Amino acid sequence: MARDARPGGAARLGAGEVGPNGFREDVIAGLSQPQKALPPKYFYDARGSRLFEAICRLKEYYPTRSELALTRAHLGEIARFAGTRGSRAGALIEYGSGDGVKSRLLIEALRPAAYIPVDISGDALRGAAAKLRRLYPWLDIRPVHGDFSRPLKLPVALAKGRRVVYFPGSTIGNLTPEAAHAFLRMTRGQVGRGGAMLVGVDLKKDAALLHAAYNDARGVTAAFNLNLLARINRELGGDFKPRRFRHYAFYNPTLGRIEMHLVSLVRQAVNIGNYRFSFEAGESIHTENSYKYSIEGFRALAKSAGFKGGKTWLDSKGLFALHGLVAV
Ligand code: SAH
Ligand code: AVI
Repeated sequence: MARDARPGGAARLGAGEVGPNGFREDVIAGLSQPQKALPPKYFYDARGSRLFEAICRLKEYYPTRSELALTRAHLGEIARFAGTRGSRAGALIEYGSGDGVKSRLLIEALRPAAYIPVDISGDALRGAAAKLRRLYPWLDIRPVHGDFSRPLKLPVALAKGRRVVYFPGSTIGNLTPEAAHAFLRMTRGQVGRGGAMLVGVDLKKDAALLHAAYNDARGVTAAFNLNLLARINRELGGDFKPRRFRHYAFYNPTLGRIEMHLVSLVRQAVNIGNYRFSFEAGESIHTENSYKYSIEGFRALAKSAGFKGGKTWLDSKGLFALHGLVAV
């Protein structure tokens, strides 16, 4: 018998916060809250990863182009910052490695003994690892398919030398500041005193530019957002009708974040297994936050998690930052 999920019956989860359970449990818990929410890590099934790569090619979506340009422009200095003087870096650990395009720059500049890409998307991880193995036969590549918001065992001991964590793409912005702090503390422990971290972080900027980046004219971001409902249908046997929801993204200047929602266009009910969720017309599911940080704001966060800010590199238009941090 279908039962209406009651608010408060399950753990409270905001977009960007991650539940302790699997996909089904997180979806049921997220849709049971007064403000319905789904964790953004579930965007990245095979189709979601492809859609994200298409977003990166959009003219409106400046973060990828800006980060690639600044990394290319300052690669020598970035490698000197993250490397060990005169010798090779030990393990290069990359969180949310995706298609591995940015990884190639770092691998070529640092020439680490081992490369450990971590991603929740098995498809993206496998594809990237196969390509990188062909390009760099000398490199020991150890992909880890997992969720970086939970404790993960990484094969870091296999390489001697300085450990470097790379976290590009402003994926850290998809975590709440509290979760970002916990993540930085975790990586601080992983690299050890003197270890380095390179974090790509999107900067606060003109809201119109931000709005365009998350509301592209071709509707690729909308398809990426709506794919989450299609994924719930495919994997959990849900009966969402994605056409009855609309992509809605806006910049919240008070909280310094883009919020993405899926807004129900009509009053409707959706079934997932034995659960039934009611939507009012205009009610939303909060699917993602994308926090934007000033340079000082991010440095303060990193400092509170045990890093000293070493260097910050910007692209020529000042849209995006790469922070070089050292664990103290
Ligand atoms: N680093 C790439 C991709 C960024 S997209 C770039 O800069 O373009 C975000 C990536 O993080 C995706 O590949 C996604 O699958 C991964 N990801 C998101 N949440 C994750 C989580 N909780 N654990 C592991 N990987 C995650
Ligand atoms: C992966 N992450 C940093 C992207 C972002 O900009 O927050 C995901 C994304 N969502 C909509 N467009 C891109």
